[in-house]
Amino acid sequence: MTATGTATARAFPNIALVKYWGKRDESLMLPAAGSLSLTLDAFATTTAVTLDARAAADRFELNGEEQGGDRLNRVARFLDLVRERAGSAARAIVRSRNEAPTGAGLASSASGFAALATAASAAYGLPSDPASLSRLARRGSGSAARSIVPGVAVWHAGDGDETSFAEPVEAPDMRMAIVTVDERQKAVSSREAMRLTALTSPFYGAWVSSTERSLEAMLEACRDGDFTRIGRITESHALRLHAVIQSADPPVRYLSPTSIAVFDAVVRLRDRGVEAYATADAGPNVCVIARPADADGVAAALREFGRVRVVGPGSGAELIPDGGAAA
Ligand code: 2P0
Repeated sequence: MTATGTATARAFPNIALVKYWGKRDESLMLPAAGSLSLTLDAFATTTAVTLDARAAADRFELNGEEQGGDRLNRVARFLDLVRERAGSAARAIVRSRNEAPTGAGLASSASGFAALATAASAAYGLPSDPASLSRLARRGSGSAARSIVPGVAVWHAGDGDETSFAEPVEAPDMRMAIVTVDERQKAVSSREAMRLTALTSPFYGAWVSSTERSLEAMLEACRDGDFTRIGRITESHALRLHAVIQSADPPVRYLSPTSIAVFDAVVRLRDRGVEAYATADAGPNVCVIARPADADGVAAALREFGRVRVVGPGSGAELIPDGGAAA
């Protein structure tokens, strides 16, 4: 690939239906088990990477504000990996715009590193096929591997760097109602909490082996176009995730009483014959999947708990040809 020196890319967050929680190799960012997600059509991150051969250090601007500390370091470390592969010493200016509240459990690191991997690969001249971009994005943030892919994506645990990437999965069309219970930054980062869970939870081994089984069952349900089975696996797997996180020492609890109330309301919807299934990530917000025809009714039933936005399957990470002005 020819280095373009400057490139802009856009990527969307994804919400996992079979969750990633724990690494078996922290430096290569290899997950303890595979996972499966829906890339959304909202809350995009748009990122421009511009090489500057004379600069002494990388710069990172997020939503118009110059970043330092951990955020800048994480971007600079990622660019070190890109530079090493590209045989380049050039530093870069990274300008990123996030349409979702950072740190609110809407996976901004997934869209962030998927957009950065895509833009940086073009700017520095690295391979731009989806599998290569997914492997690279994984090094920035595990879940970013899945945001390279449109719609439903499976991220293979793999047996090393080469085989651990995400690819598309055929699945029935669905919508997701995102209930924003609380927009504040989470108290414990996913990275910290998954490390703690792996080190201290007596249930961690069972979590990993049951996730492998949930993923097998989920792939089969997707192949069969069986929305009911997809939903049941999604909800029970999400509750297992929060159970294993709460079993860490010291315990971490992401769900708030309102989050639990949303899970209960989803059970009541099913009792009334509306097929909806809930999941939640490392934060109090709850995402509810439904068939397209049921989505608006589900959203209306959940508005008493917070702001609700209905989203659908979105595109994978893409370069934006004239995107210089977007970021
Ligand atoms: C997931 N989460 O599968 C799970 C469910 C949050 C809950 O992937 O350390 O930000 O950068 O690999 O990808 C969030 O973890 O963590 C996440 P790192 P990441 O979506």
